[in-house]
Amino acid sequence: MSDDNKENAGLSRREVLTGPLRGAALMGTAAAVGGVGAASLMAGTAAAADATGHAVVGPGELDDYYGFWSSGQAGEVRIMGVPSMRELMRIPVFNRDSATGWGSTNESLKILNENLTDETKDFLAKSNMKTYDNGDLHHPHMSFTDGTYDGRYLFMNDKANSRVARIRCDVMKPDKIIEIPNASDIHGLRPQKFPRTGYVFANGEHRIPLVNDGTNMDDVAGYVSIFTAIDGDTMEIAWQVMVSGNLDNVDADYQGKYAMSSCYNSEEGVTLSDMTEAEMDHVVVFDLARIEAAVAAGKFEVHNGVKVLDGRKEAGTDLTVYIPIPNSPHGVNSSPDGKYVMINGKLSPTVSIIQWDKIEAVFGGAEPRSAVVGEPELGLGPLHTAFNGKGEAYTTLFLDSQMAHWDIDKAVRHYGGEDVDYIIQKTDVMYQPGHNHTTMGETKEADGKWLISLNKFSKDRFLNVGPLKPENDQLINIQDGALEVVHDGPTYAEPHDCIMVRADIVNPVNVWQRDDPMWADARAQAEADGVILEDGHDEVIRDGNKVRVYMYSSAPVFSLEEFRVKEGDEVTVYVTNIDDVDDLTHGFTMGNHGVAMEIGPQATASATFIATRPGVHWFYCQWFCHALHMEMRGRMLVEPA
Ligand code: CUK
Ligand code: CUA
Repeated sequence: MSDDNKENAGLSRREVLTGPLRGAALMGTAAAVGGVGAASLMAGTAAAADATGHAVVGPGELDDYYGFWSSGQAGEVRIMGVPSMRELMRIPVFNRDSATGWGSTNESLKILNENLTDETKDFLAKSNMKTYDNGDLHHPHMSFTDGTYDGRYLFMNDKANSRVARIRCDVMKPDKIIEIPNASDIHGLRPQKFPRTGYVFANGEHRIPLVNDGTNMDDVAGYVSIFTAIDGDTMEIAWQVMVSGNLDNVDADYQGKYAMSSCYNSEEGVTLSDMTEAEMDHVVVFDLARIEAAVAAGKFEVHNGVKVLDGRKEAGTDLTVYIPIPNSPHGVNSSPDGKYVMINGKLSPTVSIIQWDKIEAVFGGAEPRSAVVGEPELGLGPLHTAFNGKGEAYTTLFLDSQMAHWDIDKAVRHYGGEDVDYIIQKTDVMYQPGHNHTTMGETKEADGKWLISLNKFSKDRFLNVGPLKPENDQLINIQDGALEVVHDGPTYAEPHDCIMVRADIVNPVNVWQRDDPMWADARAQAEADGVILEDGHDEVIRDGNKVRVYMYSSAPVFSLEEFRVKEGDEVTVYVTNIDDVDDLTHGFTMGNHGVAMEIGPQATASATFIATRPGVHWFYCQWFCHALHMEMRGRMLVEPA
């Protein structure tokens, strides 16, 4: 439609999109192509679009969807409002955060460190690191019950340091972060959709020796990729499967039988030219029941405390099948009707449509490609596919900088020999899209309202901010057959992936529960010290050269206006926020000690540091809480040794 637009108006695309004719031109073409006029866009929900096609959620109006955005190498999750594209909150996960103290409070350090391997703990200690400071968070996904989101948890990967994290959706904070042993660089991640989550599937992307202790580094052919199933309730590893090729993305079916991962580098090379040599790579399908039976029958080896099964191609076990797919497939996306899964070609211009119910025959010995029922040619660089729940799909074309909108049934019929055109329309996106997502589109409740294109480059779309440019997340209206970019959203590194969840499914609390497990250690220590955190009383306990300072906060004061310690003491400050009012977060910053923490209403938080600096040090509240917020402070007096 945009191309028509350009021709009709005799203007460049950029002039149309930014110039005074924008509104008229968009309305005209929308009406011509999809019958979507401004009136129908504006009607209905608060989340409509104005006459120029911008998605509108007015001041004070709430969005229809929660968006959970990854941030790639920034290591956090962001909560967006959709369709306003307002950033509502950031959730530090694998990164360290100055505002909340994530990565420096005792509570967050426990979550970050307690489920690391002994090797990693040893590495951190020898490197003088409190925890890993970075992460590479690509794929945030919500827990499912019966094929749709259930609002319990979000799960996400860390490619950089081979971890998987879980966020509690009641408080929107991580509660478990685990390292995945034996695997290297966790990339693709998806939860089981049916009957519930259940398993969380995680792809170890890079091939390494299974016992990676330096004894067998040159045996490149012996390297393996590891597929991991995590129990989403306990966050313990259920089992792992050795796989041939590099595991990339993964999705689960809607029947609870299979998971499927795309694999590039079926050549199993270690250089770029080795890895892209073959015309065909593959997807690997994991049969959950057969794997569980093999686990029960003891057909595994234990490595680093984890049961590892052999699902490599050459092993010929019945745990996996390999389906050949053209060159370096990337995104794996199950259709909401439960019938198909789309494998996006990346280096091939095609998307391979696999029919889930043809997989069982392949396990029974049928020709693996017999499960492929369509292979539409969509354009250059297909990476990810989203769905509107009405039999239509949207595929990002990285190299073409376009979104292709196509008809799944027609693509299947075309593959069967019928002369039908499956492409409905294409639109330009700016620029180089990676993932795309539709509202509820990864569930059986896909509603076909909005589509997001997560574009890797913004180039000239925004004021120049220097050599490092933002990315550009574009909102596309797909209602009533439209395919119309209505909003540019600049973002910092790097949304790979997102989900958009109907607002009624997500129900966070406003105030913490006093018995929350987040600060269980602080509560236990306080009890041992005869301090009841709930009481809101303060105390300074000396225990050798360890000093524990308990105080509470109630706007606009800390209960202790000063405390004294000695030079060299190890000081732990516990602050309990006894305010129970919505939106009344306090902070505790210890000046010149690198300590800052968020203390939500009714929460307790703690941080530990060594008092090496004799003198007066002010601590203060860094979350604006009251007209006398600036006065909310006190002194730490450090006596010289
Ligand atoms: S991957 Cu980033 S564009 Cu990590 Cu989901 Cu496809
Ligand atoms: Cu308490 Cu600001």
